[in-house]
Amino acid sequence: MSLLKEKLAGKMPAQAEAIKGFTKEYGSKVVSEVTLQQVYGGMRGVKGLVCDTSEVPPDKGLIIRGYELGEIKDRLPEEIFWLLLTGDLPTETELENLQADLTARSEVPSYVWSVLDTMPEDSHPMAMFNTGILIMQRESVFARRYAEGMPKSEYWEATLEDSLNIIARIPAIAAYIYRKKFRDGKRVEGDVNLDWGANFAHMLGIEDSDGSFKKLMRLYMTLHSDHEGGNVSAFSARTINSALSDLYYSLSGGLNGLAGPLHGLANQECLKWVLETMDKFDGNPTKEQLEKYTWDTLNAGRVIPGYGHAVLRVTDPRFTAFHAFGAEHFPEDPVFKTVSDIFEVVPSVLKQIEKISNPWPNVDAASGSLLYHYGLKEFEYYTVLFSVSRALGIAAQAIMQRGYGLPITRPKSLPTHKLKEIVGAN
Ligand code: NMX
Ligand code: MLT
Repeated sequence: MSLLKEKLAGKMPAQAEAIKGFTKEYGSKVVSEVTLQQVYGGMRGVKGLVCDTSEVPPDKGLIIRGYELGEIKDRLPEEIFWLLLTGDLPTETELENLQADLTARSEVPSYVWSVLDTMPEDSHPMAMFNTGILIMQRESVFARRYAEGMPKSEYWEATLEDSLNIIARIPAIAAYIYRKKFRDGKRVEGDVNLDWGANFAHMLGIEDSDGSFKKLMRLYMTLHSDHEGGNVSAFSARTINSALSDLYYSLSGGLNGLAGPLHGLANQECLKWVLETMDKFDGNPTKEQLEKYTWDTLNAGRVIPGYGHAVLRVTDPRFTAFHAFGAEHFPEDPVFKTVSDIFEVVPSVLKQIEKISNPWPNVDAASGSLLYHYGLKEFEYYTVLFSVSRALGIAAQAIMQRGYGLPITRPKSLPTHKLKEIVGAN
């Protein structure tokens, strides 16, 4: 038995019992009220979900199991996966055991390559990536064991098996999509001596003589891994998984949500907008030019990608971590400089628009400029990188939910005439 499974097996039954006892004793206590505005407003702020892997206080940003981002941003993504799941950082032995387990599971079934090869040439990389995951559903340990009559107490174990198989394989799938769509179409073999994030960087085949692209990929995979339970991708995946659709179905479904421009695709849109400004003003725009272009974009009815957030009310600490990487490694890079200038201009513009709740940058505002610096310029691909990382959090959340024995997700909806009755409107 792997050390991760052993550790979880020691915790999960007690956790499930504790949750049962907690809900039995306090089940009728009120946690949140729902206003009509929230019913029509994407349930913003309604406290209606449990997520123990991470939390996002609006005035602080991402906290994983009690650790603020600054404390763990330099940890390997596989260490973060362990942390998300167990609440502790792994020891050296535990980390090595997890890494060996992932390597042993990393061979991608050959039919995945064939399916990707038959997709239309203009397929979006996100459509290809999610297809790659979905097509492997036939491998699901959860689906097979469910059909065999697996008891409910073992759901988390089967979900862990699916999680590890998926996490082990998706870097190679994602890398192949990049090589196929934007490079020579040849797969770069994985290197078993590299950690998960560095091996992904290696398989992308980006020139990396000083190793700093590998460093960026590790950081990228760590920073995007989880953002509590209510973001579109995690929430969608949670809903699908709650029907006991296995992780292949639920992860690919959740990541289809990540492919939207108001969610993960904002990183593609953001770099596009940054380059548009540079194109329009023939190089690094002045702050005045940036301010005018920001207003022009807003007046054209478009959003400023990479800015704003449904929960955060401060600069996203993930943006700060990416920005610090650029400032350390290539402060004079023109695209990075434009991103820095935008950070100085955009919040003051957005603050002038009353309806905007948060004028500050989110995770997507800086990441593209860093990738661009290393020659990964095909911004259509950026959300795939986000997805590989987000798989860690979605998988960890699914394992916990099945471990807690949570039921199928099914909130109640009402037609407008009923809502009118409830609030006493005509
Ligand atoms: N540019 C222009 N308008 C904005 C922006 C922005 N960056 N942010 C919010 N607004 C608008 C928003 O469209 C809405 O307008 P309307 O009522 O006319 O529909 C109004 O301000 C109120 O929205 P908020 O309450 O501030 O934000 P909400 O919680 O509804 O949405 C986002 C959050 C993230 C969807 C929104 O801020 C946005 O569209 N940002 C740009 C896209 C982006 O960067 N998304 C990535 C989020 C992070 N991620 O990776 O998922
Ligand atoms: C995320 O990382 O999922 C985004 O910041 C969006 C969110 O939290 O709603």
